[in-house]
Amino acid sequence: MNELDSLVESATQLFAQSATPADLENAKAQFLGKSGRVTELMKGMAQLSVEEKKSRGAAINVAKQAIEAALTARRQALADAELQLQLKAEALDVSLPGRQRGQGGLHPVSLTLERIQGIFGSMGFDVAEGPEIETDWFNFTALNTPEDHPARSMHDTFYVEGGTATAPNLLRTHTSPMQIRHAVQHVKKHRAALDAGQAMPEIRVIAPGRTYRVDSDATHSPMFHQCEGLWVGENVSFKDLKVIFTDFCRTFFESEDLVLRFRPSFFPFTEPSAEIDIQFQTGPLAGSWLEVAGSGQVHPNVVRNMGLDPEKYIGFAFGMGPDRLTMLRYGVNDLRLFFDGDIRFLSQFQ
Ligand code: 2U9
Repeated sequence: MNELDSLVESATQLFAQSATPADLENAKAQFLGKSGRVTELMKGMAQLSVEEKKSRGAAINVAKQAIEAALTARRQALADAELQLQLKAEALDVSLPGRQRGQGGLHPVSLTLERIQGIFGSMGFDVAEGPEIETDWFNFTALNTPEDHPARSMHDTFYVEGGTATAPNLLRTHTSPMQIRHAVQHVKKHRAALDAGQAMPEIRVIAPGRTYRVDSDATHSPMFHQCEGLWVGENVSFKDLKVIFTDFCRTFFESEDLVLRFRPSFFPFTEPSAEIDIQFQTGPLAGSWLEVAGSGQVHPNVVRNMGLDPEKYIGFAFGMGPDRLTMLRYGVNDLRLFFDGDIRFLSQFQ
């Protein structure tokens, strides 16, 4: 092997031993740098004749090109290795399952409201929904709640802008105003038949929804839910109310031997009035009486405010709190859990 061939070989070897681009650049300098071995060979040609310079120069150039080719090849090899390392470090495991987005579901109180609507729907009750901002008339006056009734006080009712000084607008404190609205519409629709002395189809309706009172503790939230029911006709009686409400409770709590107790009470819009208590015969709540609803015969003044003759039409009404029913059904002891929006709590009801 001549001197130039062995120069190429030692350059190629040194390049191969260079593990990093910096090492490789140092190795390059040893051969192709200002005082590198190839450069030195070039300088060494100064004393040669023109003929000798030609052939020697050509031979050195061949060697130089071979070294440059080895350098380029090694640079590429190092860059490829670096890329492979990087690819390996940043590798995506495409076999990993993707992040699932939660399916979501209904709020436990919504589940209860749907359940109530399903049960009363099967008994022929319509569902009436309407405004949460109400007038003083529909929320209080039409429901036989006198001007000086404590429920009207600033302490219980959220008043909002609008209305008049003597009849301000408010956030409804119960869903009863929706029943009055529904009854008035129903009566209007059948006015001609009524005036002609014909019978009016019965009013059978429930009004579920959000209600508001200034109140907040473990069993009261400023926003809570109500579902009230109304049944008005010519031949409705307290017995009908007892039958449908007993049926409702047994279906709702899936407990056929559940017993109801009607305890005398007072509401401005019903007379007589009764609280409804239930008693489970089995299960964790067996034995104790639990208050679940209020009820009564619709007060004649309220029947009149529907546009009906209280001598001819009689109504029965009930009202319950779906929040409390949800607590009883699932054994939850703090109402605020329903409205804190903690997904760990809420997702347990799916
Ligand atoms: C009209 C006439 C009468 C609805 C009634 C109750 C008794 C009652 C409460 C129970 C717990 C609501 O959720 S709660 O706070 N309700 O006790 N509600 S009778 O009476 C009406 C409704 C509409 C036109």
